[in-house]
Amino acid sequence: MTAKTATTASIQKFIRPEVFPSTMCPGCGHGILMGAILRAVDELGLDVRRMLFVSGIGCAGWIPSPHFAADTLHTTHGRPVAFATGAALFNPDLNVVVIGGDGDIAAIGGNHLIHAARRNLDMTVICANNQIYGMTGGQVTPTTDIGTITATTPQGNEEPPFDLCKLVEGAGASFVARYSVYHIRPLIRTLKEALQHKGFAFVEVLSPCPTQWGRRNQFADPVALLERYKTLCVPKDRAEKMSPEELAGKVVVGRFR
Ligand SMILES: Cc1ncc(C[n+]2csc(CCOP(=O)(O)OP(=O)(O)O)c2C)c(N)n1
Repeated sequence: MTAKTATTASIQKFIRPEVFPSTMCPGCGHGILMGAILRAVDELGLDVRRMLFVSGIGCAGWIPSPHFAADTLHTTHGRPVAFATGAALFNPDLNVVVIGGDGDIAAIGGNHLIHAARRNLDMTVICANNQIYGMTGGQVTPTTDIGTITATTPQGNEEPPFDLCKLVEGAGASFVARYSVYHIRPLIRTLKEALQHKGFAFVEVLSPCPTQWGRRNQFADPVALLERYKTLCVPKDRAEKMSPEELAGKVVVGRFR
């Protein structure tokens, strides 16, 4: 039997049509991620009645709620992993999926993230990393690169960013992967693996923010922002053969654990 490939038509059953047009900005990567998550769910044939999508506050927090025709828990900024912990422990049969931005998951929510990883809690955490606080006006986050212009670093960020995959891997996560929304097929495949994983699965997804990040950093064109990931990202297998000098400024993508 050939594996199912989801289509725009086949994922409509997971979407609330009344919420469109979406509030997301034109060119925002979060819509591509939303489609990738729903395609992963559809291709796996998961019963959404056995799933719970948890999000916090921010543009990424809007991916599941209000868009998904499923059980969604729209919580406070930084706390989706904490709420998800309660749900997962109360009902171990539930497939609990957290979706949030880098600010939500790794800044204010960073402590919940590392302890959920350490405890290897049975949930999937998808971090839509646009390297900025999108919803609140473009402030710096713990994943913003050195030199990036943000609302709070108008002369360029001086602080080194977290590598979120290394952070959660070091903390104890049993599934760790990173792709960008440009890498759509590997991303969907990885989300499918993460959704089936028993234990703490973390997927970092680089997602462009043309409005807050792009306009300040000479990437006003959303297509150029997407194509940036083509040169920025290096697959893990290729990266293993590259020198530290060749890897400087690159982002390694793939499944790390
Ligand atoms: C406790 C608390 N602190 C701060 C805020 C304000 N706030 C709302 S969304 C947000 C940032 C969202 O950024 P991120 O999580 O990276 O998601 P994005 O919007 O970029 O997708 C902030 C600071 C809040 N709502 N609650």
